[in-house]
Amino acid sequence: VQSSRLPHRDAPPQFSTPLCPPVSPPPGRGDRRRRMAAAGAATPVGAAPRVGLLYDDRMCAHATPDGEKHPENPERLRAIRRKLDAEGVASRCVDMKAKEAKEKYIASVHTPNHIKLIRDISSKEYDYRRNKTARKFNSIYFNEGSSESAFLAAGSVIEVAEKVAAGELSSAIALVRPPGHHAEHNEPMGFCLFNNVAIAANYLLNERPDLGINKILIVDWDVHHGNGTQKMFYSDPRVLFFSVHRFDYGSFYPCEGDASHCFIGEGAGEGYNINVPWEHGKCSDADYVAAWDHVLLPIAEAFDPDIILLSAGFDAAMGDPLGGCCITPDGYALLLTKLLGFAKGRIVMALEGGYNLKSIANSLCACTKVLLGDNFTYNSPRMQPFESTWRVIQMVRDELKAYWPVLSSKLPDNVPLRSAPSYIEVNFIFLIFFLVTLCWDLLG
Ligand code: X5A
Ligand code: ZN
Repeated sequence: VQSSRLPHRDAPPQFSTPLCPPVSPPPGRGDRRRRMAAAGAATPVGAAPRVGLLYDDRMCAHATPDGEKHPENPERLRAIRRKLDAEGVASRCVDMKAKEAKEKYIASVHTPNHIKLIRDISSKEYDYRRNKTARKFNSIYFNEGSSESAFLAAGSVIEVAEKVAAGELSSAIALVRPPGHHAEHNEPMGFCLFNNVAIAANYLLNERPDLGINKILIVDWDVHHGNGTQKMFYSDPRVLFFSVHRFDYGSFYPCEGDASHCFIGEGAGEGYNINVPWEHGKCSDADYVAAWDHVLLPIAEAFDPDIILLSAGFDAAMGDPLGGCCITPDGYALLLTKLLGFAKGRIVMALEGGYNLKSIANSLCACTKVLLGDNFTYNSPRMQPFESTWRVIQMVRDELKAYWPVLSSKLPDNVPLRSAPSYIEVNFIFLIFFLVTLCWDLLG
């Protein structure tokens, strides 16, 4: 707010935050194909990028046992697929089919007990037995199709990650469910059964040395903290985990303190775990772009990953019933564009959350177009991050600057900021309600 009187900079460079100059020049300079070709990417100059699109109906088998309404439902995948077909983008991608993950790959992040639990769910004879098991966990349901879907989701991310790492695809999108990033070593959690992205990361690092993937950047832009993924690589410097999520001082799901910015990794992995914890909802493109420009991108440039795995939840999208944030499809496209400057553009998107069918379909469509190399310009004259965003970003940078010296520079101080969302409208509604009830009582 301090500087909202300052004149707006006109004609901001295409890929930097309008009104929020990046600390270091964004890596997305120049034409993407030329940049990728210069970096020795699989896509030759002038050739269209080969984008893998994995969709498989079999992952719609996981559903609530009694047909009860649930935000994480099969329609999510179908809505995305319909949109990509209708927009003519699916046909421009390389069609991929799901494959079940081998247990030995899943075992790189989950205990034998956990794997057995998920494997045996389908063979249980009655729903009530499955329900009894599900109740032992936090936000989990099972039906007879859950086992197969879970093995397919994990195997699908492995499948596309391998193809991208090998250079057979430029990038890829795995439309998977159940999601994965909340799943812990020994327990399913938060609609997640296996940690799909973590399994794929370990597969590349441990099983495929021939592919030359030594450093992986995992970006988790799902509105919730990727608690499972964080734990799995907490002391591993080969995997840089970045999660931006609502934290709300610890009151936002999964409501654990380790989503805070103080959790930076341990041992050899110290400095390789990065949390950007929002203090409240209503975060928009501006807040996410600021986190990109002032935290994620400078670190990514220094880390120089061989591949990027994106835990791509779309529950921070505008209109999401759980997230309460408002990223637009163009906002997602911009965030993704900025990532394409790294790892020779080798990006694997794996679906996590996202519960407004229209929002996830539109957002994924915008992202697919970015990967396909369609020209795109972000048009938003006024991008104002919250004051809290600026404060959070500064805290994160202070916490991590010992490991990433690029974060020691001073943040620009001429950034117009907006104050935290006010809940005055909400209070007003309650006041009216109260008065009506009061009148009712008095008259009655
Ligand atoms: C993957 C994902 C959300 C769980 C919320 C539980 N999970 N209340 O978005
Ligand atoms: Zn989520």
